[in-house]
Amino acid sequence: MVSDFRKTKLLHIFNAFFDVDRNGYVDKNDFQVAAGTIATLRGWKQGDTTYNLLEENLLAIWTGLQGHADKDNDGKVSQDEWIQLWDDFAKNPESSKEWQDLLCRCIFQIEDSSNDGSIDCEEFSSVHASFGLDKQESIDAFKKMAAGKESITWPEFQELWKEYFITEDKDAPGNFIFGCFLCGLHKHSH
Ligand SMILES: [Ca+2]
Ligand SMILES: [Ca+2]
Ligand SMILES: [Ca+2]
Repeated sequence: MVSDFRKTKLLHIFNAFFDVDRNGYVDKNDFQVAAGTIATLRGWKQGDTTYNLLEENLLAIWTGLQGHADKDNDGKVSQDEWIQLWDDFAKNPESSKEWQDLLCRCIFQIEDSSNDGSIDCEEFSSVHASFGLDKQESIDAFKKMAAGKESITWPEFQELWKEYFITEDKDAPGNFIFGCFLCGLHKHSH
């Protein structure tokens, strides 16, 4: 059984970052739209090497995700399939699949726009804003995640990433790696 707390976190990333076209599923089109969103944020044009590399990586992630999570083979990943996938990951994060490691690294690289090996508050909140999340809420989330530090390094990011999927502790810094996961909930309930 996945606790309501962890389910809320998993559905937060499903809705905020993966089901980009909002059709209730994660599918290939979401990754193509996401590539466009990120490229626009960075000022990359279709045909640029950087754009092609990004698209290639995102489609490789989609292929891995689909092969791993799409149990009923309908070409899309439902919320239930998504929750099952990350619950399996949480049970044994050290044996994560290649595409999951690539996903983690891609998110880090997308957020580290200065390419200096760490993510600061501005980089973090800008990427989140391009996905339609509230910038100030992401700034607040960054502060909780970084716990007083200016930036998050790649080794720190990997630990926070795992913590997001595993922890039941509401105060754990890893809860905030995808922004303010409870904020959307508050908004919808009012
Ligand atoms: Ca979708
Ligand atoms: Ca499916
Ligand atoms: Ca940086």
